[in-house]
Amino acid sequence: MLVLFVIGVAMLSDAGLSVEVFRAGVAPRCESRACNPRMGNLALGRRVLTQTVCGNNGTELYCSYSDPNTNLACSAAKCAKCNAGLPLLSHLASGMSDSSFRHPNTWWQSAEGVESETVQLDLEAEFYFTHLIVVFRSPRPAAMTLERSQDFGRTWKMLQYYASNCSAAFGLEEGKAGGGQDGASCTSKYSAAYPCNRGEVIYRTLPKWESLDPFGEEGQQQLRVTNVRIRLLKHQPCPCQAKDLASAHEALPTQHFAIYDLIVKGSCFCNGHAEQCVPAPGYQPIRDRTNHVVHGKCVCRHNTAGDHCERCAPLYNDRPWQPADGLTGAPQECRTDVSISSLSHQSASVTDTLRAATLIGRRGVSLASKAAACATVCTTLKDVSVRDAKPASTETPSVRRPPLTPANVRYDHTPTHSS
Ligand SMILES: *[C@@H]1O[C@H](CO)[C@@H](O)[C@H](O)[C@H]1NC(C)=O
Ligand SMILES: *[C@@H]1O[C@H](CO)[C@@H](O)[C@H](O)[C@H]1NC(C)=O
Ligand SMILES: [Ca+2]
Repeated sequence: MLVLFVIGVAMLSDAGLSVEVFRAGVAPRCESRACNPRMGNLALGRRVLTQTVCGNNGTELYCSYSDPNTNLACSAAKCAKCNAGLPLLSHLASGMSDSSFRHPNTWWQSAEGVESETVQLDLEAEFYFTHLIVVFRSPRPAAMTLERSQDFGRTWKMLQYYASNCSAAFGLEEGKAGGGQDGASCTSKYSAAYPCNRGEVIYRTLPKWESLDPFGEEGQQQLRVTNVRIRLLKHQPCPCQAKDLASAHEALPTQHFAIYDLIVKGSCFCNGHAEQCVPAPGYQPIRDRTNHVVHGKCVCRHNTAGDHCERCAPLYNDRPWQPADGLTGAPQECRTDVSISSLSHQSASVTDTLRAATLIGRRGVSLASKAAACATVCTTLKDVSVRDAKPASTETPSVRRPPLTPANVRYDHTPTHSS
């Protein structure tokens, strides 16, 4: 698992930035080892909130500059219309959270003339957040902040300040760790006005090569997320505008923020005990469906249970629950030494059943385990006594329920809420 995170972060070199590599990072199997569902873009298939959208109250005119060519010669501004109510002219927030592969040229655009904007992703559950890539269609903001919440927006932590001039924008010394709120630092690396189109802003949750167990307490503290908030605080013009003769005579409507792609890279949060996730309670798919939604409810392995595999499954409580170890790969699975695990509704002999029943009365087995074991054994006992009591001549085929084994008692029927 750590390997997966490190590869993810390492491949995020500023040059050959390829989102595809994360797809190649195939999740390791859970068999006898720590595992994690594959990474993806948490924004895909989810609603992204902004304060304004271009053309919200009718058609608006806006202008933008493409990149200067290799001679740094600027081309003239291109102007177009936007109208949030007309699909062909709209640039809604969903334009930045669609697939950057299938829809590379869709984008969100703010209203013209806004001073600042907020782009926020609210998740319906806890996820891992490993890094962020924002691809702008306007010049990148001269000042911007990135924050995250781990408690569904009640409290926020500052992760990074971005500014072309850190001291002017935030009173912070460039690159100095621990300067800002929550110890966040400021960087000017992603705040230049060039390129005027497709400039990127990047954030890594873990410093390069840091060997931190993502499932350990500290790793979770750093990676766990329920909301991501980006504040675009200061617009800056494309340097081409100053050279543009047309704009010298009239004020071109270029003061807006625009984003092609919001890539919030991360994965389902399963404590190292799952490689697959399904929609969490509360997940509301947006209309623009995608195959690559990173879902939030874990399909637990290692005999664990809960939306995030945060507890042991019934019958597997012989030692306290632990997250898997992402550094050593140890699965830390929940176990039972009770032979109930070998017991099945169909095959249980009376001796097996009685032995299991005795174990239920044993000390050191949790109440939840006992209750679940009783559910199995008590049904068996009842069926056995009914079967034995029946006259042999009764040929009526009985309706067969699926065998009640610990395997299907495990998590399917346990309440999804814990603590
Ligand atoms: C759009 O109209 C609403 C009221 O209908 C107003 O509050 C808002 O400021 C307008 N937005 C723009 C960008 O003009
Ligand atoms: C940043 O802004 C300050 C004023 O707040 C100014 O003194 C300084 O020269 C600026 N730095 C750069 C690199 O422009
Ligand atoms: Ca897009």
